[in-house]
Order: sequence, then C-alpha cells, then structure tokens
Amino acid sequence: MSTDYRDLRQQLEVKGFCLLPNLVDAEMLARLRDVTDAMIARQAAAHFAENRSQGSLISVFEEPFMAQLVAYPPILAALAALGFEQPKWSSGFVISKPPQSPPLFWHQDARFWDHPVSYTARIIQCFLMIYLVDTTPYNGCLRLIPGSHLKRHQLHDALPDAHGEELGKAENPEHFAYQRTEGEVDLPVKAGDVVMGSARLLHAAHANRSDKRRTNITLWYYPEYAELPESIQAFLAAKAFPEDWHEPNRELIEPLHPRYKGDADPILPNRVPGPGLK
Ligand SMILES: O=C(O)CCC(=O)C(=O)O
Repeated sequence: MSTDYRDLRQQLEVKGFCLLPNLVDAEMLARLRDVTDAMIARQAAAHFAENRSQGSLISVFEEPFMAQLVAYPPILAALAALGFEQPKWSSGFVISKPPQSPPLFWHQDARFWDHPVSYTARIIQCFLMIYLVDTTPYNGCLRLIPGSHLKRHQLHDALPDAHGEELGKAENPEHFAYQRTEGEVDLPVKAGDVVMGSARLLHAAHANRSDKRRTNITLWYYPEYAELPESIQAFLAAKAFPEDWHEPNRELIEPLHPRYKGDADPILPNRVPGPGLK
C-alpha cells in the first residue's frame, strides 16, 4: 500500500508526530548497526552511568559515516513528499538502550519557547527517530503524548529540566518522569521505520526488559527553515559543524546546513514553555 503523505502531514501538524514506514533499507540498517555498535564500544564507562535513562547519548559528529544517514535519499524524499523541500539539519544522537535498562524520562526538546512562534502551529524543529530494531513496550518503544506540542499537559509544569543530570542517571525509578501519564500512547515500530515529531512534543521511552540492545538514532531537522523567524535562523546558523566531520562530507551536507545572511541577533534558547502554552 502506498504511503499517504498528505495524511501524515496532517498527523504531524495535529498530533505532533507521524510514522514514516519502511524508509531505511536492509543494507543501510546493517551498516548503521555496525557503525553504532562501534561508537558505543568507544565510550567510557562514565558515559553510560551519566546516561542510564537514555542508554547512550552519543553525538553523530563522532562518526563521519552518519552524514550519509542525515542526507539519506529516502529520508529527504519523504520530507519532500510531506511538503518540506528544503529542510535543514543541526545535530543527532545515538540513543541505545542496553538489555535490561531503565525507561527514558518524559521530556520535550524545544529551545525557542521565548519566541511567540513556539505557540503557533508552525513546524519549527523535528526529530527523526530511526530505529535499528523492531520495538515494543517490552524492549523500549517510544511513548508520546499526542497534541502536547500545542497544548499544555500537567507534565509541562511538573518536570524538572529534562536536560539536567538527575533524570539521566535514573537513580530514582519511582520518579513520576518515568511513569504512565494521562493521554500517553505507545509507538512500536519495525526496524527501518522512522518516527517524525515536533521537538515540542512530550515523549519518553519504555524500559528495555529484553536481552538485546535497542538502538535509535535521533536526527534533528528544521523542515521549514526558510519560514522560521530570523532570530532562530541566526541561532542555528551560528553553530558550525565540527571540521573533521564536515570536511569529508561537505558536498553531501552543504544543502542541509543552516545558513543566515541577515543581521538579526540569535535568539537566546529557553527550554521551558511559558504561559502562552495553554
Ligand atoms: O530513544 C528513544 O526512543 C527516544 C529518544 C528521545 O527521546 C530523544 O532523542 O529525544
């Protein structure tokens, strides 16, 4: 059955996420499994202690091959089919839950809450989560609160800074940030499916209770970069990619690199939604 991108675009706008089925082929998946396993093996033990809740939090800038995923033609074609012809990209992380590991805490990843655009339907920043294995609630599938990119949820007021250390270490499994919450849904996927969603959406992941590693690669895109307020463009364009990663991939990555030529000051990031989120 063919994919109805118009329907998926509507889901992205209304629910804050959509599932792009079967985008990554078997050969690319096999390559990504090898590459991410090697990236994980290179980390010091302290990395895993700091990030028990995520499993790992390894920048894709640690591995030049990852540029081929960022600019992977089926991903760019799916974005174009959704109406995003000129997306930009900023960063990404290998989030790999080892066997028998704790849940990932509820959080949202938006940084521009000080700008009024964050309280509108404009698509600003989106994750593309690329799962390298099939996921279920048993091995750590994604959990989402549909609509929470546009509507306040009790967790918005209760959560501590999602990017602070406390939740990452998963020292207190009873913390409400790991528990079931009102309105949440599970999103199990097949290996090679891609979940696209708003950075403003509240999301989490189940514990991995299986005996196999569950790896996801989260890539951050700006699907409508040219329509974003200039202060946000200036902020994104100010961040250079590391030279040793960028250099071998310049041609591939250049079309996705955020650029800004105006004179607006970069916005100061703020991760906490204001009263404008009703
Ligand atoms: O690993 C997952 O399933 C979710 C990752 C995530 O929440 C994130 O990258 O922000």
